[in-house]
Amino acid sequence: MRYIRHPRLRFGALLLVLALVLAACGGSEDAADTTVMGDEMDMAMNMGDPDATPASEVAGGELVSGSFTLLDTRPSGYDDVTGTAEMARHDGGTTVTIEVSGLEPGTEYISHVHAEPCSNNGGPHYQFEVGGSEVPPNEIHLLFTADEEGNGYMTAENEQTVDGRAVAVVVHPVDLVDNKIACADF
Ligand SMILES: [Cu+2]
Repeated sequence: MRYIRHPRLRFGALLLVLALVLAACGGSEDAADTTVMGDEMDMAMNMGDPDATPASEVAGGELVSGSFTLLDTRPSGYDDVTGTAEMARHDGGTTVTIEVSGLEPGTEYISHVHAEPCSNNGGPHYQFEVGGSEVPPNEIHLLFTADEEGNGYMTAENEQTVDGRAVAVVVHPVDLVDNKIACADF
């Protein structure tokens, strides 16, 4: 599966994305307001890198994987979404890689590691420090744009190793972030 490289987001767009994500996922309303510029740069770098070593190729990684299944909350037009999520726990932390097809070409999506199974629509986001920051690196987010064939691909790295509460990955459209499209259980 091929992918297109995501263009660098400008900060304004990034803040909009974060605001939408926070609003949709139960984030506190003032979280984005308290962000300072340095954190914005860190968050941009932590939203994923398509050129990072994928989870399945991390040396010494303990790999778990799952297939995406459709959620009833998906918007219309997403009945053919399929794909896989892989997550490696390793000495350097955690690596998560997703491959998704059946998306809308040229459209932005965001995925998060979630803390409840797909039978509960993934529940809340997985957080290293529960109740802490709602953006990376305290959570694992993957921001990507589907290519001209509707395929998406992204890898996110985190320096901490997730515990057993990291059980699922959910894909959301960035512009309809409440409408969870698909979920993969690990
Ligand atoms: Cu999510």
